[in-house]
Amino acid sequence: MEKQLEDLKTAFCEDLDHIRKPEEIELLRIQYLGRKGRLTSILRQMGTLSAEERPRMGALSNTLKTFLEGSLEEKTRSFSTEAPVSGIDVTLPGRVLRRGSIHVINQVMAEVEGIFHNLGFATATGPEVEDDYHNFEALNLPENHPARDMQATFYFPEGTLLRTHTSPVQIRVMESTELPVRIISPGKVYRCDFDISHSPMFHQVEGLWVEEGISFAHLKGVLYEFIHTLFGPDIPLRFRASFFPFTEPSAEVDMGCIICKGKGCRVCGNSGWLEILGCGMVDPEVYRFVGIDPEKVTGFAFGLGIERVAMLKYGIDDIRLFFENDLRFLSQFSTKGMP
Ligand code: 2U9
Repeated sequence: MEKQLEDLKTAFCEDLDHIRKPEEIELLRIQYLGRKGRLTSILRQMGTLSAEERPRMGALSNTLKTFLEGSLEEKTRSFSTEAPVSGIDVTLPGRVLRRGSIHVINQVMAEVEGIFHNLGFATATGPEVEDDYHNFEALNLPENHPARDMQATFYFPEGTLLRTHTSPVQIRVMESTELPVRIISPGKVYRCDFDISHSPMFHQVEGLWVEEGISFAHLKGVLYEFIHTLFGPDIPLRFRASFFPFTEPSAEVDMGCIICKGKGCRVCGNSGWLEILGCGMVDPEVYRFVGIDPEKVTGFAFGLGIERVAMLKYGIDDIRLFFENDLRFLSQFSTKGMP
């Protein structure tokens, strides 16, 4: 009987090997384990065995039966589309993988860039590690100029520094290309400042249009178009005279408070106005540094902080929230599901 069991196992393994379709498995099971199957016929001979032989043969048959059943089960699984499982409950819901999204600052940046592209401005970029000449000197900020204090930055031992504005990009473009120039320069800038409304790294978009006949009226037209596209068509603007070393005349631009519609609230400090950007006509001194004749052309420039725009747009009162990477904050601006 032992020999019969061994032969049965060999025959079963061969038959199992030849199985090519799942429906053949059940046929094999019936052939070996069914009521009239080959193992069952051998087991029927148990009664003919002596009392000493019977327990050993019983154990051998049981082991063989377990082997046959296990092999058939494994074969069934090999046809299944599921990955092989062992100790894994495949009925449990899968782990949810959180998808990333475009950071709110990059979203606002892209929106601002898009508006200026539609107005005919091209994007120019440049290095974040700059030299003193392009960041200060050529922008009419000589060494020891008091306005440098407002832009205290991070210096490297070799005399380079982290740019305090994206204006050096415009200097480089004017140095290297023919007029007219109509560009925006978006990017990261750095200053030694850190509180509720200042961050040591923040984002700017600056603009520059230099061409024969450009006037302050062109500047106003472009800025009205920009603010009205970004915040709504009925927002009033006011231009307050100001000073920047690189523009003359210079102005700071306020827009009617989008929270209280100009009535006065906590956000606008009861004034009804929110400061949004700075601008002016490029100072003739700046043209001198880049070899442009200020008698032949004029131009305007403007600059704005993207974090400030995002804070006003979404009613955010602390700039540090943008950089803490708290998903509870960031996911409110999720672009998931957007094309
Ligand atoms: C060149 C000549 C002139 C860029 C300008 C401002 C006014 C301005 C601030 C806005 C908020 C900086 O991010 S902020 O803190 N910027 O007010 N920027 S005019 O003028 C230029 C730039 C390049 C060659």
